[in-house]
This record gives sequence, structure tokens and C-alpha cells, in this order.
Amino acid sequence: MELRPTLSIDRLIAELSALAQISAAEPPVVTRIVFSEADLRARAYVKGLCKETGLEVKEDAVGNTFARWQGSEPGLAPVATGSHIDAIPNAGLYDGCVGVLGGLEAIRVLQQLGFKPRRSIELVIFTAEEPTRFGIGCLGSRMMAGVLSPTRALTLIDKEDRGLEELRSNAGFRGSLESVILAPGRFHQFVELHIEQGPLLEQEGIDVGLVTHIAAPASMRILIEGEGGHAGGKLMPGRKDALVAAAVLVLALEAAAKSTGAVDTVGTVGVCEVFPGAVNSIPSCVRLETDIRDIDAARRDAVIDKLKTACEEVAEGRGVSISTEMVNADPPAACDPAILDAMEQAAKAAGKSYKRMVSRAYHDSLFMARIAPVAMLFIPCRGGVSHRPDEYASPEWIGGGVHVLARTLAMLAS
Ligand code: HGY
Ligand code: MN
Ligand code: MN
Repeated sequence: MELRPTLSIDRLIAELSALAQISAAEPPVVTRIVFSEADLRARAYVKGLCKETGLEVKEDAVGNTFARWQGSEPGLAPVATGSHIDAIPNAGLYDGCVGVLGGLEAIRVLQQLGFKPRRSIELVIFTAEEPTRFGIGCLGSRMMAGVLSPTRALTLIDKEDRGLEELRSNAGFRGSLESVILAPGRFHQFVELHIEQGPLLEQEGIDVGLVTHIAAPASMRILIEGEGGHAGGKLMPGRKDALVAAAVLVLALEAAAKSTGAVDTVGTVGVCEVFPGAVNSIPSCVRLETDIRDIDAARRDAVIDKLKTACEEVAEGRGVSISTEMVNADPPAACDPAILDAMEQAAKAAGKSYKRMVSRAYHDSLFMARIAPVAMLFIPCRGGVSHRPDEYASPEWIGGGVHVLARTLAMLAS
């Protein structure tokens, strides 16, 4: 089908900007933690746009949101696109939101062109792609794929000791958590548009990335308990300083990640909580949250093993007690060749340059891949910067991604 989508990129940029104003932080900083007041206002805003577009909007028991454009053969499993609108603290306005509002714009373009989908097209807004609240990423899509069981989900608590049950019901989401699990075949195919969150497309001057694999993320919590004490009265010999022990582990993770010799191995300690946190008190307890990834799961797991060994050695050497907890250690996902080919055809028809590449960030597509064929479509982001307020994707880059997405959806839904 020959499509010449006419995009209203100005409207899309205005909507992205309007969404970015809905933040727990002062704009241009975006902070939107799942089930927070800002998250609920953002959901209402996006659902309003979906309803204006004539989509049928439904939500599941944890707030995953499905906006459907009914196809001519409703008995066929729909094609879906979408991403997330929650954002970590001190984030930008494009991560996730480009895939949600860009997916909506792709649907509007096809509607304006008079395209009639045979398969329904659904825009999905996933709950809690970011790990900020509960320490685990992709909460909504994990539950949809049955990777995170309702029983385990009910054990999740945030830093204020509030659990999923309390937070989801306060946010107005009801129903059994079992009902979130999707039967295989619920979706025919899933395509996610997202900023690259890396520098390659911009550096190489390429319009879109066709993602072939999504890296394998893992997260491990480390609790270090020492003795604490008076910073003046307690002399250096015999101290059991939990923060110094933690510092050794932070360096050990960096060394382990670098030791694989593969550029794809990354290790980060993004959270370090120090107790009691008084300048004149020796830290008695430190909680670290570590993020370890690679496109090769075995290589990633070797880094985790090295970090665990370092924990044992530091505990022994410094007389502190160290416990570890694996939050998640997910396999990588391979994207679907047929969808990749469709995206390649769409890029050619749209006159956009493209390259096949891996995703080093994880996305809801990682879990959607458990229940449907998936692929991701990347657009450049300036300097590869993401998870910072200066994250930026130009209207031209965004427009190119939406154009290719619209053509891809038209092919898949025909
Ligand atoms: O951390 C990630 O890869 C994603 O941006 N949540
Ligand atoms: Mn993110
Ligand atoms: Mn994202």
C-alpha cells in the first residue's frame, strides 16, 4: 500500500512539551514516578488524546493502558505499538514518550490517509517501565508476560514501605493481578518506537535504527552492615565502616565490567543509601543498588559472580556483614525478522537511512517478546544523552521515526 503520510509534527512536538510540563520537578526537568500524582495526571492527558482520536481506551489492574483502533476483522489479534510515560528522577521528555505520542501520531496519520486496518491497531502505555519506585524495571510488561508473578508483585515495596496493592488501588486500578497476564496470541506483533539512548545514529548521520536484539539487564541489591560509631572518638584501627566497604565494591563492579573486554558489558551503582547519614557518625549501614548489563547473558552473569565474590572478600577483610539480593536477571531478547524486514521496507519507502543495531537500554519490548513477535525502531538523540533533562530529539528525527512507524503499522495491520 502506497502511503504518503502527512505528519503534524508541530502538534506532536506540542503534545510532547505539554506532557513534559506534567512533572514532579520544575520543568524542563521531568520526574514522573509510577502511581505518583504526576503519573496519574500524565495518564489522564494521554488517555484524553487517545479518546479524541477515536480510540477505545481500557486499563488493566496495574494501569497498563490499551487504546484500540478497531480493524475490519476484529477476530484477528491486533498489531500493537507503544512505550511508557513514567520517568526517573531528573529525566528528559523523550524517553518512552516518543513511543507513546509518536505511536498515537502514526495512528492519526493513517486515519487521515483513509487507511483501514484489517487487524486492529493498539497503542499500549506500559505501567512502570522505570525501576524507580519498586527497584525493578518493566513492572507492567513483566506482569503482562507472566514473568513477574502476582505473588512476587505483591511483595514489592517502595522506600516508604508502600506496596503495589496499596499504591495501585489508591491510583484507582482494580481487579485481580492474574488478569494482567496476557494469553499468548493476544497481540499479533508489537513495534516500539524509542530514542536510541546512545550516540551511534547521530554520529553516523542515520535516520532510524532497526533493533535486532535488546540487552540483558540485571539488578542486584547489596546491604553492607558495619559498626558505626563516633567519627572523632573511634580511631581508625578496628573501624567497620560500611561506606568504605561499599566504596571497594563500587570499584570492584567497575573493574569486573571492564574486565570482560567487551564494550557491551556495563556495570553501574546508581543508588547508594548511607545510614545514619550524619557527617560525624561512621556509616553503620549502606544499601547499594547495582545495574549490570550485556547483550551476552553469560558474560553479564560472570560479572555478577565477580561482584558476589568481591562481597565475600570485603566482608571477610573488613569485618562487615554483606548480603546480596538479585532483583532481576533477564535474558536478552531477539527481535522478529519479519517485522525487521517490514521496518526496512518502510524506511526505504519513506526515504530514510537506516541500520540494524542492538539496544543497550532495556524496554518493555524485552518482555513483550515473551508473548509476541517484537521489534524496535530507534531515532537519534543528541549526543546519545538520556535520563537527563538535556535529553533531546529533533522534530526531524522524531518525524522520521513516526513516518517509518506509520508505514510499518500499515503493512503489519493490512
Ligand atoms: O534503564 C533502562 O534501560 C531503561 O531506560 N529503563
Ligand atoms: Mn528510561
Ligand atoms: Mn524508555
